[in-house]
Amino acid sequence: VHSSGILYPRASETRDLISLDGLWNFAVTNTTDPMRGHLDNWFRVNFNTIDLDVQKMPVPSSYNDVGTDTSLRDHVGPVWYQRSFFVPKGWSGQKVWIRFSSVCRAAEVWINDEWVVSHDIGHLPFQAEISKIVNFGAENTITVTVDNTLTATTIPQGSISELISGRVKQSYTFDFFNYAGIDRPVVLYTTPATYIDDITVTTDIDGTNGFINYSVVVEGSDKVTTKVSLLDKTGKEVASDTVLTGILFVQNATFWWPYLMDPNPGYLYSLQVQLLDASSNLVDKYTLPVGIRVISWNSTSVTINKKPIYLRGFGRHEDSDLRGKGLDLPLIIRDYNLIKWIGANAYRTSHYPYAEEIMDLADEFGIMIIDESPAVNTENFSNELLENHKKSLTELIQRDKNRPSVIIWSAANEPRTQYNASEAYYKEVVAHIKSLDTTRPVTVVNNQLPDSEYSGKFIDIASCNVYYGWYSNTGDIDVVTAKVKEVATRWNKLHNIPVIMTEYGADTQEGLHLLPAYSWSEEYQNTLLSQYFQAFDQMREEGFFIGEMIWNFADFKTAQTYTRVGGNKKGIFTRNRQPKASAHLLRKRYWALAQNL
Ligand code: GCB
Repeated sequence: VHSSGILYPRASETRDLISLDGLWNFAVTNTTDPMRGHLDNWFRVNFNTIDLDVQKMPVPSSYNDVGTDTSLRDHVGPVWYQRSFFVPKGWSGQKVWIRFSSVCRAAEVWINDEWVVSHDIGHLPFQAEISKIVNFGAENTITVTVDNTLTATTIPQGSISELISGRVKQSYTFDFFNYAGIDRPVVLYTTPATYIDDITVTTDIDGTNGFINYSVVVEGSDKVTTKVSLLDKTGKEVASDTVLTGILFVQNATFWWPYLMDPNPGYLYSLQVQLLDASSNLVDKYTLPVGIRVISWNSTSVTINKKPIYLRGFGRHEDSDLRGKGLDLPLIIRDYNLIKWIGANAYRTSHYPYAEEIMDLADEFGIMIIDESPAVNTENFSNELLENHKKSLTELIQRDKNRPSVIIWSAANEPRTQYNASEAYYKEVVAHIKSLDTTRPVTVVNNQLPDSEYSGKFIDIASCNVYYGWYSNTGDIDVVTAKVKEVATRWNKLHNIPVIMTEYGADTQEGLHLLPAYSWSEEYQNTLLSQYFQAFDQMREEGFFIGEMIWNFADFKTAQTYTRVGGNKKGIFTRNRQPKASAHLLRKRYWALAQNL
């Protein structure tokens, strides 16, 4: 079976692109009659002309927080989006594609009364060719349903119940709001009939030289020739070849380095792929950014370009006021400015894949990424769940395989690996990742103790989430350092692998000051973090401890519970991206660590 590429859409001499972002028409089905839109074939009706309660909805955005009542925020089941769009006459004869960067969670797409594509996972792109469906030089209509329902076999999982009031409620165990909608960009783009469907690169180094192993998949006619050129930042060609699968040799290459590890971090070459016909006319052209770097790992360290790395970073979320998980360019630039300000060099895309625009900036700034599947808190292990989980990883790796910033694959966050059934399950999940990519190490992010869980023997790196001084030993800050060392050291000893602390932290209400330190105050967060730092420094000397990621970069919204005041407040930045006292403390530490290494 041919697995299609999902290259980020870029305009070129041979490709056009039109954004479908903007205000769409939007209608909600009644939760007691969720299939009404399907039964009445809403994809055949113009939302402007029928008796529906139609609102305007921004794309990209989550829909939950732009309204004023709970029925939209807490809606369960399908919602409907619709808009019209114009396809230029000049596009006829080209292949026309529709591409969604993400719909959370299940999507069905119709264009001009015809079903086009369905996709049943959030945070990952999908596309379909629609050349035979659209009218050229004319208006077209696109209708999209988005269903946020989570069940025992969706990724992530959840459950539905009917309350005494008759309302249908979605429950889930993960600690972030189940935002839904068309939350990333939607584009129409063209390719020629014969086109570059996929490119895969892996890179290696030898002394000061670099190697790029590349492979290009072409769809359509096989009567084309290929020209592959590697351009440096100034546009100068530094290597080239004329085969679909080959190795480019770059003498005295500029390697891709993490932020603050080199004066010139995040260096990207451009891999320009061209297809030419028999008379050397350009048929298709696609340009992929490529960083030259190599990752290796052993029982105590991970290296980039043969130098050991130490991760200074965060767990994060795609989350902000009003937009929810909607891609917001000012927000993501603010976030990277804060990451650089604080001297971090890494983060985990907890607990799902982040937008491609966010990943592009990680490549460009030299920020190292632990790239996580949307499988969070997996439990009730079944074959159907396993298949969906593996599919999420196939799509994630297909999307992010070429990114130099991605240094570790995370199969899941806090799966219930204390249960025996998780053993066969995670054996297969990790084997699946290895079957798709052997150039990066694999982790499972765990909150179980190493001696009472079943996934550790399959992974290359231990990632542990611990909350000493918060969920356990609240107020007993004096026990933290010893406990942290005990659990992290045990992970290393038991499985003989390096260890990263992927979560630790304390909820903190900004502006709450209590001396002596008392839980929820800024003083408490700082005192607690300092105890963790002591443990980290002692373990760093022992050599197996390779990274610290505080939970969380910023405050974020969750489902409603009495432990959450307007959401999770473990951010060192507020939800509005202003520093708490802890951000200043962490900044001192991260810059000092950067200078020592
Ligand atoms: C965890 C989870 C994370 C939560 C965090 C917390 O272990 O991985 O999703 O937000 O704890 O603050 O409870």
